[in-house]
Amino acid sequence: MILRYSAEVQSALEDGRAVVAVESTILTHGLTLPRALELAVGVDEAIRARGAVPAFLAMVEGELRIGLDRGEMEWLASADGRVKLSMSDLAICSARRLSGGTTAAATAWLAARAGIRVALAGGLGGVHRDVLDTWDISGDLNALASSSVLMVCGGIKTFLDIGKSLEALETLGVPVLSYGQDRFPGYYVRESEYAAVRIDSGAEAAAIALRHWEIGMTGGLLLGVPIPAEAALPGRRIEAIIDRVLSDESGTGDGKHVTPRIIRAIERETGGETAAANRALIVAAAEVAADAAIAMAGAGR
Ligand code: PSU
Ligand code: MN
Repeated sequence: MILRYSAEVQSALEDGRAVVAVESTILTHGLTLPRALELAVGVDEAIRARGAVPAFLAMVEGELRIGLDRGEMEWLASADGRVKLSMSDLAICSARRLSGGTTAAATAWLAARAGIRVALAGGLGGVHRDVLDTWDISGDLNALASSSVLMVCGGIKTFLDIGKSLEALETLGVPVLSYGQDRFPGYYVRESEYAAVRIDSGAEAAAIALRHWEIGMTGGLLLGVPIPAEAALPGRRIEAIIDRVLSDESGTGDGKHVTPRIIRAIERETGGETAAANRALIVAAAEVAADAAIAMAGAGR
């Protein structure tokens, strides 16, 4: 143990080439099949097309994996009993030789441990809208605060309380950047109502991240990349769906299954539309993540 690298990722890291760590819940706890696999393959190809090496992070029979090949991705997308792995699950599931997908939290932590400085997630978890009743705050926030990684994503998930999530990130000392606009993106929608610091290239985000670590910070940074306009869902329509889904979910008191259930319910309610939106937003984020990783590799990091 404890980390097992694919040959491709290992040699890329040894050569100082650009690598992007990718969360594997997009394979295990996101869309239904075959959409989940198509999305992951699209992400893999987008990172490569930009000139970086993708490293899907995962647990396979207890082993922490840095980089999956296509066959392993297919296996993980469909195997029985896959677990959604946040920080608090890793030791238990590893000791029990289980398999599963990494959340943004586990991805941030594992990437930093593996020596990868840029990570990709679809949407970051955060403070849930019913937080006052449930205390449900994703481990993604704390994990990002304590892992030296630039996390690139499509924003904080639309069905969360984005304002409270950004407040929590500020409390935790995590710089929050927004790609090409002054508002932080809202995952299925291009803009949330909350401001963030605008940057206009992956290289600019990389420079800020490197400065963060040079001045002695040890935690992570968040970069939101807005969903492309043609794939974005109309805000009012998605809010109506979210209201309906959240009221069905309320009181189930079943923390870690809430996010995957909401994602599936939204997919069910909209047919393929959110699947297409999901794919477009994560591919857009993947391209910026690759650019940032290339800029960091160029700076010798
Ligand atoms: N994408 C999906 N399904 C998921 C998630 C992402 O399609 O379940 C995960 C993300 O990995 C995110 C996590 O980090 O949900 C947040 O869940 P929680 O609020 O339980 O921490
Ligand atoms: Mn939770």
